[in-house]
Amino acid sequence: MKPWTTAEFEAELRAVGEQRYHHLHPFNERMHAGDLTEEEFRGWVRNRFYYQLNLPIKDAFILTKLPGAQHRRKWIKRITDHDGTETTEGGIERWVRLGEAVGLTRAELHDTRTVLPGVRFAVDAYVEFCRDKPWLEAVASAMTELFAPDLLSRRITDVSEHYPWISDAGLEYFRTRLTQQPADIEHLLGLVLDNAETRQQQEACVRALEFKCDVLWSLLDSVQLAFGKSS
Ligand code: PQQ
Repeated sequence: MKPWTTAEFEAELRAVGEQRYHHLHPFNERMHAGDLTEEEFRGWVRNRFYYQLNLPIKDAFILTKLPGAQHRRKWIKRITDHDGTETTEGGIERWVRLGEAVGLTRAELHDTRTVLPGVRFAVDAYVEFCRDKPWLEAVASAMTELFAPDLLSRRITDVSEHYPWISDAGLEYFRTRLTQQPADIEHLLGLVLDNAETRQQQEACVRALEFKCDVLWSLLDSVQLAFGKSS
């Protein structure tokens, strides 16, 4: 089969986000509408922390497979963005501050024995995917980030408006991601669009992105089921 043109390939990838990114999940819709109880919000923050903890780990697996120093030099920033450095705070620490802003302690967040089983399965599946698949598919699975900025901007506005009990400092994680994401998105798009040459590779990237949307969707399904007031 003939490969898609770059524009067609990008359109296929973007269509996945439009159809199944977690901005469409009922739990997210309820968050934006101001419908979540404090317990539900805390349940989301606490369980999503397991995803945050695993982002640098899956990115480290991908790092080992990238073809060449130039790509590795850029990719390594994704790890320090979350883990921080000796002198800069990382995303994991900022998520702890979000946790504290919703009434969780650092110890509770780091106690991963209490993570919901469905969240653990979903996040562990994402890490295993990135460990086991060819680098191109593993990188493509991170392309949900293409769809994140709109959601993050709305989240900052809507959470500030509807959940005044959450201090503004708690939202710093999302503000920082908004500044980091444009460079990440450009890097991801460059890697995937330039290196998927055959139609088979292109389709494998689309499937990787669908898989990742399912990871994010399952995470919210589990949180909704465990904490949702309507469950
Ligand atoms: N996704 C990745 C990834 O798969 O490598 C890294 C991130 C996401 C982040 O650092 C995020 O903050 C993030 N945030 C959201 C969100 O809050 O809705 C979604 C995603 C995503 O789409 O996977 C990421």
